[in-house]
Amino acid sequence: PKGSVRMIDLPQVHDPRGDLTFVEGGNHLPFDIARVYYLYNVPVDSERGGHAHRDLEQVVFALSGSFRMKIDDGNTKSEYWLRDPRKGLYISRMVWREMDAFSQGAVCMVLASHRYDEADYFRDYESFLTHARA
Ligand code: T46
Repeated sequence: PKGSVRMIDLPQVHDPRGDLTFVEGGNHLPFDIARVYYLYNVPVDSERGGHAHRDLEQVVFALSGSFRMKIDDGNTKSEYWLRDPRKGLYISRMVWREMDAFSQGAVCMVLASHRYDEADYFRDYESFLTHARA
């Protein structure tokens, strides 16, 4: 399926000992994983994101708890509530994202297509819009 933002369902191995989910770069995701990072100890009133990326693709998971992702591709705005560790939000390049409404103890894991590069960020909304609509 195409689209700049969509949910990706990962396999779940259900077991009385506990559930197991796995993810393979290039198989369950449309890119190879170059970086993993996670957010934790997030205050419930925290707001994160507020940027877009020139080239980076990512998949965002709530491993524990929940939070909201507000998405804007320059034309259309949408929002997603992440709360299931099996379901990740795929975000392509050139998508503005904001995160808030973190539950107490929420853990957010992100799988990314590239290493960290500050030059890849649009941190200014107006310049993002100009490029997104060009
Ligand atoms: C995104 C959301 C979901 C690094 O040094 N390496 C890294 O891999 C990352 C992600 C960040 N940093 C540094 C850069 C900043 O000095 O950590 C600091 C906080 O980063 P930022 O303000 O970008 O964090 P968030 O939570 O607003 O955004 C991050 C990602 O940057 C972003 O791509 O989609 O998580």
